Amino acid sequence: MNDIALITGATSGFGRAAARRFAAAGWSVILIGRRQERLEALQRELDAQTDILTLALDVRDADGIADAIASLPEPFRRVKVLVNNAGLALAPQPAQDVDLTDWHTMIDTNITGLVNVTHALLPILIETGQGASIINIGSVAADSPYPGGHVYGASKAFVQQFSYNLRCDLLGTGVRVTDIAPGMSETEFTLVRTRGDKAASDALYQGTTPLQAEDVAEQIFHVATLPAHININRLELMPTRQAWSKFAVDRD
Ligand code: NDP
Ligand code: 8X3
Repeated sequence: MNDIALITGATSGFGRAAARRFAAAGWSVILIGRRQERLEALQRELDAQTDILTLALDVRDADGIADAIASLPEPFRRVKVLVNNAGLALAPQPAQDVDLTDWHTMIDTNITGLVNVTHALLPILIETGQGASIINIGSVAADSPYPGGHVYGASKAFVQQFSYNLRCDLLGTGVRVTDIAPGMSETEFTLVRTRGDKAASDALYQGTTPLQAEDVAEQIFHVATLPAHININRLELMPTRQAWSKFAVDRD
């Protein structure tokens, strides 16, 4: 029987690239995202390679997630790897100018959504045991504050600490937990963050060499296929052409 990976946010960016990477290696893949037509397109693309199950779901819908995972059809039941990737940033403006609903959307997706999927899948992953993994997609924003990072960065700090705390509780089950924290990566992320401002998104990536979705997918696959006795706790990666900056100072 094939190994099985469940990937959230599989309709774009890292999640879609990870789906392709696992499928190319012969894994069966369960794909979650809200955009049905994108899920169907990916299923058509990958069907010839491996077994694909698509679930058009919003990770914020705890009951929908729990029901879908409780009723996974038999060939897809024994999930080995959960890639908690669905997420987003909104409102790049300063905290004081942000609509509260945008903060709620980030918290509901990046924190509550990730927790919903993890909670629903934990019994299956523990049953799978040795070699199973939870791979949470965090961000360099978890521990590098920047203007406009407000709730987004804080939500990724949650992902990091939740990953570490999960490790403590899962000790002895064989289930590994990793927080993968990428830096600037060219996906639809900035298009979403700027609410469809293609010029702003293009400008961010222009003239430099950001990470590509495939770069991050390769790291996800690498972590997932390490020997069962190795747990990478956190894997942070950045483009070579990105680094931290000095502190900002307010002056008279
Ligand atoms: P994309 O916007 O390209 O992809 C985001 C994915 O998340 C989409 O498939 C989207 O699918 C899914 N998603 C968003 N909200 C929900 C929801 N409520 N329920 C289900 N799926 C949802 O961005 P990236 O690939 O870049 O982002 C993936 C992850 O990587 C995110 O967690 C992001 O925070 C993180 N990250 C991104 C970085 C970057 O620079 N790009 C750097 C570091 C981390 P759909 O809309 O169909 O539901
Ligand atoms: C996304 C990377 O630098 O925009 O997590 O916060 S960054």
